[in-house]
Amino acid sequence: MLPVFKDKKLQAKFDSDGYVKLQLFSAQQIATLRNFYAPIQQEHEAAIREESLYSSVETGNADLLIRVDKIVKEVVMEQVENVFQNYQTLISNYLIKGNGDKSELFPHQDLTFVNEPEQCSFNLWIPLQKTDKNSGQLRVLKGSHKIQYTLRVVPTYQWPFQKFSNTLRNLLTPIDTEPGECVVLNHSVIHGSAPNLTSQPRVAVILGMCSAPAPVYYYYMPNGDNMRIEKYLMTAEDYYYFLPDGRPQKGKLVDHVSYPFEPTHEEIFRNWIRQDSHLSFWQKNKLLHLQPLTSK
Ligand SMILES: O=C(O)CCC(=O)C(=O)O
Repeated sequence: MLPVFKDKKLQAKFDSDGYVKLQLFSAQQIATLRNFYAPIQQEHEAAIREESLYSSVETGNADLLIRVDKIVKEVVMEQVENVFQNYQTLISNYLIKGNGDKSELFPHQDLTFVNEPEQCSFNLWIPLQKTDKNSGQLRVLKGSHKIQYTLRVVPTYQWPFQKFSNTLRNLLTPIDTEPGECVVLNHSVIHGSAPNLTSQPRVAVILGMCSAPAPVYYYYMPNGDNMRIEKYLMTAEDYYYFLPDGRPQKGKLVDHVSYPFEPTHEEIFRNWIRQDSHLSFWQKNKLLHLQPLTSK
């Protein structure tokens, strides 16, 4: 894979951990992103259904998405160009986390956008306020993008790691952030976020990015048929236009792929625990000998 960071040390950390935290933006830039959100907040919040996490995409309003994407890129691209190379941008979104003790986001991986692991895709996650354990901080399982290959499709698919989710949840590393800091998060690393126990929604901006040159894909699985998953070739602008069921309106259907569901084998997970450099000797020992890895 061509490096996406200009700085070799950042690239090495990203390769190893699956994320990197950076101080990139000024108070003024964060204020601009907040001010732009204020008048469109209502439209975003109208999109809240049962989910406690929702984004500009859920408004289903392509004009709004185009405006959001334009302003976010105007604000952030100078820093992005300073830090990254061999990249292309996808679209940007506001990502809003509601509040309450049910607002924890459980471990998951994001959608597949590129041919992994030859190429990578990632979010620049830019919270617009401080985040900590009470305000929806991001939590990442360091190095988990290396456990095994997964294809992540729309609308939903059984998650191969599901039976390990309690174990995974206890291994997540919390990442506190101050305004101006952001997290570059590999889409294939396992991550979640803390509940937001403040009285206000927690707002972040995300800019989707990936390796370049690389074709960008979107996988859509109609009627749960994992033998005929639709594979669409996408431009960044195609991400503005989706049908209510999640099928792209503009992407080009280039293939059908089959991806039969197979839960992650316990031995694969155990091997990763044995070999991963982030877990301590004691953690490995406890995981491998003292505590059940799977949960019902
Ligand atoms: O903002 C959050 O709470 C979670 C973010 C996330 O899961 C993502 O950016 O993929």
